[in-house]
Amino acid sequence: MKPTNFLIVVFLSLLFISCQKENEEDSNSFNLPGNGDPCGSIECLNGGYCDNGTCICPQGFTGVNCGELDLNVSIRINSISVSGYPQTVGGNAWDDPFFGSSSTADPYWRIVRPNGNSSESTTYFPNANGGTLYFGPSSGLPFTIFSSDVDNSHTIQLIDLDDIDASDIASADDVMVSKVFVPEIYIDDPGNEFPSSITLTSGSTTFVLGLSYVW
Ligand SMILES: [Ca+2]
Ligand SMILES: [Ca+2]
Repeated sequence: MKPTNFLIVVFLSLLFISCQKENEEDSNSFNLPGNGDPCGSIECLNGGYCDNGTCICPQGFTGVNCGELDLNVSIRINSISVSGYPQTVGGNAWDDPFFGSSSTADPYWRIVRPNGNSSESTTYFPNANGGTLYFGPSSGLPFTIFSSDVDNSHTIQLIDLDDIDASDIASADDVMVSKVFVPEIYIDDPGNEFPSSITLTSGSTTFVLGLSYVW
């Protein structure tokens, strides 16, 4: 064998041994422990579950481990319950006292959006006597808080209607109670995320809003 040929044979032999070693290492790597379960080391929070290495999150939660609230949600106010509203204004009746028992307020709701647009109740309570007022679907609800507005200020008001019962016909409707609120503050309470109702207070008045969510 010529020296040149000998060197070529040695080179090819070394190359063969090297490739065989690589193949052995490759085949061994398929047997490393843990590779068979892509969810083995993954923890999904808030009721999420792991599917092939990815957390599948329940409604309301997002992020790699479902650890973040999904605030890209619109909120529906389905009911408004109002109690403790003022019976008088500055010591006087809401309507002209000449009308006796009809001089008490005739309340309805209004909600003002962050951009100033507002919606109002389609019904009112004539001559409310101080008892709890319940506004449901027949009053024009639900009112939808847009997902883009969830972290912005809204205003809910109780207003005295002044042109139906002829008790105070000359004046404009009066705001009885007004409460500014940022919806997001009430829906990210740890352990009570996205509650079915929230309570807002202003002075002696309490508003309870019945809610549902649309993601
Ligand atoms: Ca009245
Ligand atoms: Ca009135």
